[in-house]
Amino acid sequence: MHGGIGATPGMQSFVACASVAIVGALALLGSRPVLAAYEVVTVTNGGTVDGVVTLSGTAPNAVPIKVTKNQDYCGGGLENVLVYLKDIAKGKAAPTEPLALVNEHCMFSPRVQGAMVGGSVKISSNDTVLHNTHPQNAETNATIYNIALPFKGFSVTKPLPGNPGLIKVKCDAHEWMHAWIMELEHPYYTTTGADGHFTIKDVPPGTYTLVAWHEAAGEKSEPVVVAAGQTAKSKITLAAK
Ligand SMILES: [Cu+2]
Repeated sequence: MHGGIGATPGMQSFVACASVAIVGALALLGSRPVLAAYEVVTVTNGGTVDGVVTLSGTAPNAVPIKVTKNQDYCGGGLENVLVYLKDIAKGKAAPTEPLALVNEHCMFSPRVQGAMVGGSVKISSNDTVLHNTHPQNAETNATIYNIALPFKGFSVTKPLPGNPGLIKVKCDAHEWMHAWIMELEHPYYTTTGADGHFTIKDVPPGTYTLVAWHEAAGEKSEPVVVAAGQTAKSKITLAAK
């Protein structure tokens, strides 16, 4: 070191203290929404991303309930793919309605959906049997909450976690019941329908990364260029695993 800005022992301890202070501050913030990365602006003459997600190869075996259906669509459209734009910094406002997650015929509906941080989810049951809705952080398996749904017509609205991430939802009473919520910092997400089709609207013109995620077929991303008032066509093929 030639003097100047070398890291002296004093500085190291200062840096260490600063780190502790930052960690402490983050801990104090707790589960507050982290929205700094996204700015809501009025989107005029936005573009559209429209496309289809297909599956190549043999349908995944990891999703017992859906295998039959996926086999029907093998080589065709893939349902329940979460499609979203990555790293979009500004655009349309958050959805105002809570998500819906319905326990119906001993399945979750919808099975896969996106969400924006700061949002909430209305969990309800249309069944006469006891369900419980148990969302977990998909990475750590940490329980977010665990809601018993004792009777038909019961519902409760709960806030979503304050940070983006993938949420795995299960029912502890019925081990086949699973749902997925992909929580993002922005509202540019959608889920493919039975034909694999998706549309994302009101996108400010620009170049983005389009991501397609499926619980069994994994994830794929590709660049997409959105021009004002235009529709960018996309075709994403996920490979069966
Ligand atoms: Cu259940």
